[in-house]
Amino acid sequence: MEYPFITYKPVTFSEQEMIQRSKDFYEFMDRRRSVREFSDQDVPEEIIRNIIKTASTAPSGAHKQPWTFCVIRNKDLKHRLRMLAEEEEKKNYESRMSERWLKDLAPLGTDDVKEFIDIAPWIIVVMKKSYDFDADGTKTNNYYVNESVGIASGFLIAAIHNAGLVTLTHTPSPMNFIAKALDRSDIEKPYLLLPVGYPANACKIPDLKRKEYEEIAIYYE
Ligand code: IYR
Repeated sequence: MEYPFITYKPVTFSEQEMIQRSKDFYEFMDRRRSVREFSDQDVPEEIIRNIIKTASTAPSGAHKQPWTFCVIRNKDLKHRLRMLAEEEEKKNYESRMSERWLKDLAPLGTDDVKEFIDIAPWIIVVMKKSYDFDADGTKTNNYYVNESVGIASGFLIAAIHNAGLVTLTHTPSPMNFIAKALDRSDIEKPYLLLPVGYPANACKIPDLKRKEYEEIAIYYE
């Protein structure tokens, strides 16, 4: 069987432009921070659509795009999710997380109160699909699902920042309550919960430093 191929249209710049663009992009991305205090100011749905479409341009195993983005703006549903997330997180912070883990989280100022789920105008729940069904109901395989959904989530977070909005990679655990609350089938497993919106006025963030280049890159020449 012959599969169609088309000619790739490269995105081209001069070397000078490439240096400038890579620097500008790094500096822009370096301004991204996880934010825990949100404003309730509304965000147009079109922006949410565009950032999710951006996420879905991510590479994936065998191009299966093994993800679903659940988009929530209903206040009652957001509140239900918050209550369920807090119930699980309370158990985590009170007994399921080790002393060492709690110590590692201390500088971030996280706790089991997840007010941002109520306040942020949009919640995106990223779901991963370990397998799927094709049009005639036959089970199909997905590949490298964690890698694929992780990359798509990175694209999503970058797109949120690019739009001038903020998010937080909330990882309620265990997350099965989300799939139940959102009425999703067994093939979808919650991966991340991302509140999306504007930061609250004068919102505070921890004074974190990023690792030096020498700590993160090793050259083999
Ligand atoms: N899932 C919890 C705890 C938590 C874990 C890590 I690792 C963080 O970087 C931040 C929080 C929560 O979302 O609060």
